[in-house]
Amino acid sequence: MVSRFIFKLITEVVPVPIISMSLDENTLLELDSLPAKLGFAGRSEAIRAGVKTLIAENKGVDSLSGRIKSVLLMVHDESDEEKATAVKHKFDDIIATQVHSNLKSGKCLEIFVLDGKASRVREMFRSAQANRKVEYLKLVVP
Ligand code: NI
Repeated sequence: MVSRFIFKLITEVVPVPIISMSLDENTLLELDSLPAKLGFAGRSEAIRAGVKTLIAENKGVDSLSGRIKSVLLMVHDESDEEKATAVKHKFDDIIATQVHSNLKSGKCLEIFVLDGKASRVREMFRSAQANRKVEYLKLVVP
């Protein structure tokens, strides 16, 4: 009861900004299944958790320095093959190994073992991140 009162007081004194966003229908369906699966109170809590994860991941990428070995995982649409290849050639200097595998449903899975300057790894990660056809991206730095 007291905590509910305090929560009400805080939200009245410090209003949380409300934003609106657009999502495609499939993503929205998946989003709406998350609260029950992950124990979130609702859509907003699931979105907040996702945004916090994205922020934390990016801080991790920002703080990389020196020469590093890492693995970059990427899933992109097959229609993006040409653009993806152009990006790969741009980062030839840090790609030690690469595996390309076609998934069902017209998607490609790419696995890159990267070896090079952290700044170059960060550049590659950011350019993949900026590509809207990249559906999954994960940088693993052991
Ligand atoms: Ni492919």
